[in-house]
Amino acid sequence: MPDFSLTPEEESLRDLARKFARGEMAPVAAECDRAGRFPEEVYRKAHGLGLMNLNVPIEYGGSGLGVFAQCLIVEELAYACGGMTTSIIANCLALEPILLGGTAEQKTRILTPFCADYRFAAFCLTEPSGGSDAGALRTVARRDGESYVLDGEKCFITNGPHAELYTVFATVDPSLRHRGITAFVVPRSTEGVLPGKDEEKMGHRASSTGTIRFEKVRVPASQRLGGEGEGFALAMRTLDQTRTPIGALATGIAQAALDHAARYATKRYTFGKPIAEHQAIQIKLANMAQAIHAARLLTWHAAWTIDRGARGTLESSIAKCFASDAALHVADEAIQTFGGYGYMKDYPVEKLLRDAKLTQIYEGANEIQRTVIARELLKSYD
Ligand code: COS
Repeated sequence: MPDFSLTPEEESLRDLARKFARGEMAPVAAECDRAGRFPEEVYRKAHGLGLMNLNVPIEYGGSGLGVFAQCLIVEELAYACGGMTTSIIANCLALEPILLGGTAEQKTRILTPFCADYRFAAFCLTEPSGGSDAGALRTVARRDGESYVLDGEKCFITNGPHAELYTVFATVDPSLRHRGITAFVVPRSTEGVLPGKDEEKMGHRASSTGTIRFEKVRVPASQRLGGEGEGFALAMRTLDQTRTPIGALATGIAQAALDHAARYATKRYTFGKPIAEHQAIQIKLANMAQAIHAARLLTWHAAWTIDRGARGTLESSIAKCFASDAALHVADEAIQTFGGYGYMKDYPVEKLLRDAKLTQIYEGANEIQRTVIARELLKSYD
């Protein structure tokens, strides 16, 4: 059985993240949300504290943390702002294919200079013609001598407009479906890489999301991760690692919603007493607390499973799916606790609902998580 008592190192990581989240992120969260501002000053400080390349081993300039430690940090950051957290941890998603599929030479050559400075990388899998059916992507990689030529378009790319490095999934032969998909590392400076504008989003407005076009982009074969056709499994293995921290991100949003609602409930009077003394509100708070507790434990369990070396496909999908559904429900109940004030932008809870919504969609929509969960489950009934 897992033991979730934190080591002194884990406690100090959590404290560092909490201090940063409450001291640097929270004060600008509402303003960035309103303006759709990408707060570079916050991200630069996050990089300085080692919060941006959490999964990259120390030898390549990252923080060298396992998934459990990442989750402790991510929950704290998301408590202050889900959108900023998405941008801070997006390097982990973008760099994971290099960690999993790169050679030692590629890791040293690509990761070490990248992590040394404040920089963004972006994971380019999703395309306009369909994100959930990743095996059907249409970006083509045509072999030409010692290079490949990439052509296609990616969309909904976190930090895409700000990134200096892209991990790109393209097919060497669309008729092979997922067996043609191949992964490449492409610097933004390469001719033909055309990042689009920031999208206007409902939530996560301090984060940046955009389209990237690849027009006749010549990429040396030395930038290919693994062999031709190995890209799909690489993308799936990457998502196995990164979906669990999304569970933590959702848990952080949910905890913030509960804390706002509970505090408000002790101050707001109706019928001569604080609404916290009405059973209708107590039931809400109790259900919210249960959902958060379960989301956190599922997330920690998935992280523990992966850190022990298991693939964790089932556990990470369960954690991501449950925690994101819980976050949306908890944020909704927090608004209901606030009543009309909860619907107003002057109060913090409507942002939490908008931010929670994305956690059900990105890194694999929850419908896909349920597909993955059912497939994994049914293996034991074969
Ligand atoms: N790890 C390693 N390999 C995996 C894997 C995993 N977690 N999941 C699947 N694979 C392998 C399978 O073993 C299979 O291998 P073979 O070619 O040897 O048979 C191959 O990949 C294809 O798997 P599968 O048949 O399950 O593929 P599907 O096309 O049915 O799609 C889903 C699988 C739906 C799970 C996939 O398309 C998916 O995850 N989609 C969502 C993508 C996503 O999360 N996008 C968000 C982007 S980041 S914001």
